[in-house]
Amino acid sequence: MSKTQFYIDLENQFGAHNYHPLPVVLKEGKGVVVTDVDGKEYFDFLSAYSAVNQGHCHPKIIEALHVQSQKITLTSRAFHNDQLGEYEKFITNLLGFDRVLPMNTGVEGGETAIKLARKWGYEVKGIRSNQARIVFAHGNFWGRTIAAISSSQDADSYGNFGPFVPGYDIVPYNDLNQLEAALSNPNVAAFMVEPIQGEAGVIVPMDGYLKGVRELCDKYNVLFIADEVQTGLARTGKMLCCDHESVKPDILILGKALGGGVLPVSAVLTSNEIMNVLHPGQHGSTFGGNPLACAVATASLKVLVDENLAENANNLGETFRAGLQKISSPLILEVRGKGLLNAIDIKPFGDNKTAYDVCLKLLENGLLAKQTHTHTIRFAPPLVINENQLIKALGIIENTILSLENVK
Ligand code: IF1
Repeated sequence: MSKTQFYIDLENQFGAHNYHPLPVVLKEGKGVVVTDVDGKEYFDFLSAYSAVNQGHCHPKIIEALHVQSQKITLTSRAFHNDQLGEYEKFITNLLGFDRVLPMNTGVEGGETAIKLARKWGYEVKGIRSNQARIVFAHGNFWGRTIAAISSSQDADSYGNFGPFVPGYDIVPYNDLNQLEAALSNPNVAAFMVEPIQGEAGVIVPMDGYLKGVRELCDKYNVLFIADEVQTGLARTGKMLCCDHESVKPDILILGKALGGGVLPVSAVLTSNEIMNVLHPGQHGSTFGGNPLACAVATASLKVLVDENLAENANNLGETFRAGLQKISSPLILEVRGKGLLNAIDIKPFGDNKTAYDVCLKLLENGLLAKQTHTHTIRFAPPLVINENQLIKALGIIENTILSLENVK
């Protein structure tokens, strides 16, 4: 039996089958390259769904993890610690918000944002008790909790997990007219939206959409919650995806790469007026704001800034999309994305082979990517990728696609 099969069999026998991973077992990662148990190297073009923007095991992030791990790692918020305040000052100054509420996973960030919005709705906007509504865009994905799947249109996400959280309205993504109709309801507290929809398949809205969202939220006194868990932290070629339109949300949710690929760290950033609706005992988390996470998150943010990763993502993203568009193959139906968050749609080929089959071939050829919704392949390498690596990866993608054209 191969080493790969040995590890896969263990997961099959003892683990939940809530994923269908590609048949590869990774054991090491450095920068853009990961290595499997047989020593084969791959370009990682998923980055753990954009949680490894700084590259695998970035030395400065690992150093911060190591140093703090020798001091103190968890105090709970029952007591202060010497890392939290410095981190809160650093991240709020860096991103231009008054206050931050530290959490752990992206979905906890979303839940926190919704609780803040509802409470603001009652205590500031004056919505009648228990009448607050949150608007979401069709195709949204913000996690796996009951509150998160309650806004989902994907049966895999919500099937047989009901009953669902009430008080949600759904509008088409990228449609300002339908959004205005929904926000005109005086019971609406917030509109929560991804500036680019990740799980939906890297859906990039029209230029001006985010500006339009901002204007409509101002017009109807509704909070604009930007879910930048996947699009934030330099992924799309700006520090925040909202920066492409110079738009500032009322509440910003960050996650994934805030933990530098080593710890789950999320954060909700907002104004004094909104954050001050929360009083002691009204929200919390055992691990939220722990000193280890604060040290790692600070290092993770500094790497993004010091290594100009947003600029790199912007420049190499253009090179990448141009390279994909040059591949002349009937299999590629569309190329789209921003910065280093990109995707292609694959035309079914052979005997109903789909994007998954392309990913299997890419794996064989040394590049890891994952399909989403059957026909789309998302390409999201660590933002530390250099031009040589990107060109090599494009070569693998082109050779793979061309080799599949005649597959029966
Ligand atoms: C899975 C998807 C991506 C997110 C946005 C919040 C969260 C996510 C925009 C929640 C998480 C992850 C979850 C993971 C796979 C991955 C994913 F395919 F599921 F949808 F990236 F596109 N907002 N996305 O993308 O963050 O609680 O997971 O830390 O559940 O399979 P989390």
